[in-house]
Amino acid sequence: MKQASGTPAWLPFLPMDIPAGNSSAQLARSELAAGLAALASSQRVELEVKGADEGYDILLREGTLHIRGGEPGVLYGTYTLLQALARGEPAPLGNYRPRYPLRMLNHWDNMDGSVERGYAGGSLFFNNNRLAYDQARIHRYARMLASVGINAICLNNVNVRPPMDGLILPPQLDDLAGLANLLRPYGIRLLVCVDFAMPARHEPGTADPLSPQVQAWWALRAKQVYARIPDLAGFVVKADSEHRPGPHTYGRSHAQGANMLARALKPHGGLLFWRCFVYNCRQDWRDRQTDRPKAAYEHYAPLDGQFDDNVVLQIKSGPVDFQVREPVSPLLHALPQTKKALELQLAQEYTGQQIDLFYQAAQWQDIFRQLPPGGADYIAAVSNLGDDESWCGHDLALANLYAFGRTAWRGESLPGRYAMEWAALSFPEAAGEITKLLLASPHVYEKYAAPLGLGFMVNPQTHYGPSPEGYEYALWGTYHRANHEAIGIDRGPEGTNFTAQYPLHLRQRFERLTTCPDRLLLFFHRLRYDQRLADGRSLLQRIYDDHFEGAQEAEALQAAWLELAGRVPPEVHARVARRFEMQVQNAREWRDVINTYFYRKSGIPDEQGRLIHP
Ligand code: GCV
Repeated sequence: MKQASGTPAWLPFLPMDIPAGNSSAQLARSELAAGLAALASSQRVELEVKGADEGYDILLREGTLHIRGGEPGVLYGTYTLLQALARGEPAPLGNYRPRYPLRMLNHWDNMDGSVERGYAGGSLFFNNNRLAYDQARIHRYARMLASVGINAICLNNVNVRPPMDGLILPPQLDDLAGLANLLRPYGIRLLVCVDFAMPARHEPGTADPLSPQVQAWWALRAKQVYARIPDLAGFVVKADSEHRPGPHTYGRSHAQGANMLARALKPHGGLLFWRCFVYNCRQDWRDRQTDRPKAAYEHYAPLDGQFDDNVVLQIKSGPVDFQVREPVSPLLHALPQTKKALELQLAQEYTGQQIDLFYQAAQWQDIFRQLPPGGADYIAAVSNLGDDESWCGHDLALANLYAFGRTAWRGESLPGRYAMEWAALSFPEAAGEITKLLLASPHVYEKYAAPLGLGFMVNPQTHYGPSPEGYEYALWGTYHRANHEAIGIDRGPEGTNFTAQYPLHLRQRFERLTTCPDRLLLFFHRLRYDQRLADGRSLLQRIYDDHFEGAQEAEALQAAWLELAGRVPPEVHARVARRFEMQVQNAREWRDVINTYFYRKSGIPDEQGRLIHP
């Protein structure tokens, strides 16, 4: 199958075609030779390969640089060195070890070639209900991931429906093994999403996790898969979530369901990633007792200590669903005896869909600051990639993938540093300006799209563009309950008491109006429109101001981009310019719809008399 070849992303100094290598060490040697030649560097570099560690050291001995590490450590070291040289920096001497042993990208790709919440074209892997990919492009994809240390990918959508469940059965399994072989030299291991209900469609005729037939059936599946892919990292499961089947169908707990699958993987060293995105998606909007952010904690916190040691609970960063602004998920604080993976979403489902610019690292930094010491054991992110020429639909959205790799390796998000690194590699002649655009972008989007921690004011289904009551009377449990004088949900002790799920320091910070950060005010509190905020403005005036400013700032981002003509490749400039045109339109729409909505509800005009549509 012929796909677009993809841009060189942040590695323009490496040749597009990658010489084949059967091992990370071989690959490192050829990448090093090609990179040093392209950068016209006369630096002598030697690789010292020992073992299979991911860590590496970069040392200088008598004028020669040594990259010392295992496989794939030396490959990571090679990319680190080449990227530093490409930015004109001195050799990055030091010892490098990853914070998380598994740094995973979750693709939500369907086997028909579509991508759930995909904003960058079709799947890189699937077409016509089978694995079908452009090998050269997958090499470039793998190189890109390896260059920032991403070491695992889960290939298929968490919503597994037939025929996708057949991925772990022959003949698809052969194709899967072929892909695993291709990715292995890059240090990338595969995972697959499996359907909990699958044995019910095969001989066992049930998926009850306590049935010995079901257990034996999964054990056999695992054995067959591992016979072909011995280094498979494991399975990912979405169960009892948004109509996906799970152990609750059989009156069993999530621990019973997860442990059953984990035991099938255990003899092969596999991990079972069990997603915690479980809530009532058929809520009646009149029901004020059920509060969606409480759901994951209520389901999983009581099960702490009951999961096998190769079960990893995969938890979205916030308690709702990747909104522009959410507090950390309290579940990440509540499972001291359970392995946990923090799940982020690079796909910009609620943050502009790779049409609007939204650099995510600041959002992650906010989350990391609210994590308990030790945080999570693993890290994962929903992919923003597709077969589009620019990889992400928006050329600048690649900065999010880069920043995710760096964050996952270091265990901390440093927005300014990663943005500058990425921009200096990708667009060396406009790095400073592009860094500024990236860093400004989430604040601009947040201003015009999501007031003060309110979420879900988006068009239902598509999740792009404004619809203030799009989810207000829906089944998904996401309500702001705006009336003529107030908006928001009281989630403190007088309200739904969601805050009780947090450890004391966070709980107190969120419950007190004086300490709750503005950006989360309406997530935790129901406030009158005339409530005074810390800076003296009323809540409503703040909402108006943010929306007027946000739309104006979106125009400023666009203008700044247009200034860069001639300093980035012309086709990139044109593509991104088209995205900014759409973003400016979108920002205006948000400004006018949201401001009008609140004006019509409250009858309170903008203090500055700007145009609102009555
Ligand atoms: C893959 C949100 C998205 C769904 C997604 C789900 C999940 O609800 O809108 O498309 O399904 O999250 O994370 O499982």
